[in-house]
Amino acid sequence: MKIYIDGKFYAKEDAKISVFDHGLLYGDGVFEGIRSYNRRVFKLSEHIDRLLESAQSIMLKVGMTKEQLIKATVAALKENKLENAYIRLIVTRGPGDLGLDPRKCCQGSTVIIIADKINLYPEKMYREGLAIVTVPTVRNLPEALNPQIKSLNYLNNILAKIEAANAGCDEAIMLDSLGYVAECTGDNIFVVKNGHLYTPPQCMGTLRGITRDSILEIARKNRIETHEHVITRHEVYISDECFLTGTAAEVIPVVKVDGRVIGSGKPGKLTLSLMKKFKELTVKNGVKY
Ligand code: PXG
Repeated sequence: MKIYIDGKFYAKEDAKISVFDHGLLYGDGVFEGIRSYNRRVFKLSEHIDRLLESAQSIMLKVGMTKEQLIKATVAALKENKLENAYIRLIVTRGPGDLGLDPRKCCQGSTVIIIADKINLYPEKMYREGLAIVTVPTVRNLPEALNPQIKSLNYLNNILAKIEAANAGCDEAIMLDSLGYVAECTGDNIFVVKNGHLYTPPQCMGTLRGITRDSILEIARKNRIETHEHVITRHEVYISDECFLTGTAAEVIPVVKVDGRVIGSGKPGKLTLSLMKKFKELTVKNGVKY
């Protein structure tokens, strides 16, 4: 494994940045999780745009342009010689002193880790479906720390993940501050009712996921009615189908929520069809390397 740090490649053991980097001290930095399929990077442009938007929002200077970030990602993939990869792109605030003030940080680091896989959920869950649970920790308030910012501080989501694990589940539904369904810890959520597809809007506590947008696009192309609309827990419980989307998770069915069996208790027909169509999209599109 060769890891990119600021223009150079390092072996895993030698890939290090300062303990004074505010990325470590305060979670001050931004990141993206990206995938490649068949030597093509899926939605690379969209991921880089989102990274730069997160950086802009927290006034983090990224020392590279969009084109340079794309080039570096492609170079890191070539260096690692993987046909299918999970890519973690990180930009930190940089080393500073033991105080919050980011003005004291010099240039941050750009890190690209290329992994051969990321196993978010056990393989059999993709065939049988996940059991998930609503957890007490609500998603960050947009007026406090907007969930659109993919920052290195993921404690909000980690707390929810811990609560799901405590309840014996692999994933958590996080609500927004009004009590509506926001998203899961690293995935967006969809429900199907009477053939229509519903997912929460991005305005409250929901990240505008790139996989989410791909699913909406596939659905619209296939003349499935889509709705970006607030969803209550009740609406999840009475849905015909439920599934989660994310770069790491891809598309995974959900068959139980808070002990309620969803639909037939098996992955739904529309879910299975969208999983297949998403797979087809990933292998045919993206930046070649
Ligand atoms: N919501 C949140 C909070 C996320 O972090 C998604 C939705 C899905 O977005 P995309 O654009 O990937 O469809 C994410 C992204 C992990 C992990 O290890 C999860 C993400 C990114 C990196 C790692 O669980 N999720």
